[in-house]
Amino acid sequence: MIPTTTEQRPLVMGILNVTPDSFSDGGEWFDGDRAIAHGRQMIAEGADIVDVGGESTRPKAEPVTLDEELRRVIPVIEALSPAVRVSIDTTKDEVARAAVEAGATLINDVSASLWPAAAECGVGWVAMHRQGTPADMQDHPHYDDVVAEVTAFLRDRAGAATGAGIAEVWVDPGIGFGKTARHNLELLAAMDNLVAVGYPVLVGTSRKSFLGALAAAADGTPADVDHRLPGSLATATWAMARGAGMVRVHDVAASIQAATLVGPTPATTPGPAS
Ligand code: HH2
Repeated sequence: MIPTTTEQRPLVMGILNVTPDSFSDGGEWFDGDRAIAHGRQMIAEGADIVDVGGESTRPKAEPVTLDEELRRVIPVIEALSPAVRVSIDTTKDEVARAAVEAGATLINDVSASLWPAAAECGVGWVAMHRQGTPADMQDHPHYDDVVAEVTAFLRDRAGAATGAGIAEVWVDPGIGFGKTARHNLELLAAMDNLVAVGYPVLVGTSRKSFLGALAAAADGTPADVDHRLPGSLATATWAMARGAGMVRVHDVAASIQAATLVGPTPATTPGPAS
């Protein structure tokens, strides 16, 4: 299931939030059966990976207990993993390991700290950059040089993971995680720098609030989450065309079209470039 070809389009990771409070689809897939049905729908639309998460990372989100997070994600992973590659979106070591037991083969780690679990379980790992935590990350994001700081961080973490023996390591600039709209745009503009880190790049812009701000009405009212598909597709397409190997999206069918348009890319091969 690990992507190894150099002749395929960028990958599309479909988002499955089994949460009551995610920023764009909170509550929609909170019920386990509904979550599984939505996962199957994304598989039918062509998702390469389904990313299952049981704790929202939006600014000011309430933390979830270990038991509750397990209760949300494990049955969904067990149901979907025979049919599609599943990643687990968590910051908890225990959840990551239980998810792998249940069938997940990629740990999507917005805390960029769970590489020991990935190494011990023999699965892939996504290292995402963030500044702060959901409690405070959008209060005062600050960088002297956002591109240099994010790329240095990802190079360091990915190197540690490779050193620990993980064969499949992805890096992700963490759009919206402790970043202003300007920081997000600077990171997207500098996709070449991220690709040059030497690991396949995952980018998640889907429906994020900077897209709402950019598409604001004349009176300054941001576009709401249901009206951010154009910006989501434009930024995903930009990232893929500049070498991102995977995009994390809510709207799978539309994103598959965009990925197909971009076409074959050398950037979906896991591990450091030789
Ligand atoms: N964004 C979110 C969650 N997980 N993982 C990676 N690797 N990259 C991202 O950009 C990323 C992520 C936030 O989006 P969403 O899951 O839709 O919302 P919430 O965290 O509120 O559930």
